[in-house]
Amino acid sequence: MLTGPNTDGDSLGNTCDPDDDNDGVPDVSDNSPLVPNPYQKDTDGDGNGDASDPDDDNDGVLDAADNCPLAVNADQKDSNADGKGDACTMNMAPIISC
Ligand SMILES: [Ca+2]
Ligand SMILES: [Ca+2]
Ligand SMILES: [Ca+2]
Ligand SMILES: [Ca+2]
Repeated sequence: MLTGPNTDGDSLGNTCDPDDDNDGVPDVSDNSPLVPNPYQKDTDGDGNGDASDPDDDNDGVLDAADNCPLAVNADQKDSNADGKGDACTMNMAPIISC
């Protein structure tokens, strides 16, 4: 018997399973139907949940390379070069030398 993909490994193949990733959110309303994400977080509100969205903040810089994956900062500005972009660095206090 041929079986199709079955993401959550339960007794139902994806084609018959109303919740492919078994995260409790039915596929029809799941913004990441193949990735368990019960909280359905979607930072940029594009309908593709953060769990499956390659660019969570939709600033054009993919999460893997984005120094602020949840803050829009297409310029990737990082004034103190600590690897975290200015857009998501909470402590922006200037460094005072004496
Ligand atoms: Ca899901
Ligand atoms: Ca999204
Ligand atoms: Ca991004
Ligand atoms: Ca960003």
